[in-house]
Amino acid sequence: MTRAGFIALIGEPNAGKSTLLNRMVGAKVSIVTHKVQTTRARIRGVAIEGEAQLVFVDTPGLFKPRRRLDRAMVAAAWGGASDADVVVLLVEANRGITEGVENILEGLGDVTRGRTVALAINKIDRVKSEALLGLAKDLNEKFEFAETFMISAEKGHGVDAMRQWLAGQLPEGPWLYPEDQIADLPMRMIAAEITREKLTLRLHQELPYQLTVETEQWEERKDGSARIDQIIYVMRDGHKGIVLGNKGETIKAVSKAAREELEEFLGRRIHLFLQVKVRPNWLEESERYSEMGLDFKDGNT
Ligand SMILES: Nc1nc2c(ncn2[C@@H]2O[C@H](COP(=O)(O)OP(=O)(O)OP(=O)(O)O)[C@@H](O)[C@H]2O)c(=O)[nH]1
Ligand SMILES: [Mg+2]
Repeated sequence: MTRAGFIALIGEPNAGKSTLLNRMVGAKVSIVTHKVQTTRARIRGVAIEGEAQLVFVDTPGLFKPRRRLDRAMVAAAWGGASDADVVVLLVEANRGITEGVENILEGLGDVTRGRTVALAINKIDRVKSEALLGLAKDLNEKFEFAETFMISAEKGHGVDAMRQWLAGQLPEGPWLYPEDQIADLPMRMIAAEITREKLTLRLHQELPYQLTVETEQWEERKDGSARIDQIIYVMRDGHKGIVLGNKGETIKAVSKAAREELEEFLGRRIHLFLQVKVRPNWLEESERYSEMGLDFKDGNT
């Protein structure tokens, strides 16, 4: 008897959703940074636990949206929660019940409508254990969670027990993906995400939120390597200069780091070519959204 189903990971930006997805899958499928709003679309990663296939759905953080992109991201996150068999709300142990968490709890009942919702208090490595029980109790008073887990997605504490429990919650049925598949995301998108991660880690302030990366071309070569051409869209001339860096050193470092990670992921040689283009209005272009895996119309006010 096999089981299979979707498990949506939701929470505030930076809660550790992508870290948890990668931990569950055992490979880096979704990009992670210390900055908020890293993940922009739904990303599926597949894990196996006994006879069950768990399809984890990483979602963008839930926050108060300002721009079209923000609204599309938040809609994608709630959409992930409403489509899933099981929803896991991640709350940061060290931040507790913030206004953002309160807002999520308010919307959660309507979206999940009686489906199983579990609570994962994450980053327990950052707090004293005495504080955790109080937080768990307070959260369970605000919402009827089916189960509460105390985890560290980064260090791996509590994650195996959670995976086992989740496996038992999924409906009986055939597996949804071949058993060796770990992600459901086109390779060209994974490649663009890896570059965006390296950019986000290197660039400061608002810049990571004002750029997007697209894989333009992917050419297989006879020697087994591949040539990948990507475009980094920025909004202003000044931003282009910052992305390139003094004598091109920033873009060179980004390109090197992204290429190395891609080579490891794909297990072969990659030639990565990055180009920066100024596109003042990219945040209002529907094609940019479909490339990201978002619905442009979700951004309408
Ligand atoms: N100390 C500690 N840090 C963690 C843990 N889990 C995640 N982090 C860190 O928290 C930061 C955010 O992690 P992400 O996985 O990108 O968070 P996210 O919820 O996907 O964030 P968005 O995509 O922006 O919504 C990163 O710096 C992680 O390394 C944990 O268990 N302990
Ligand atoms: Mg994320």
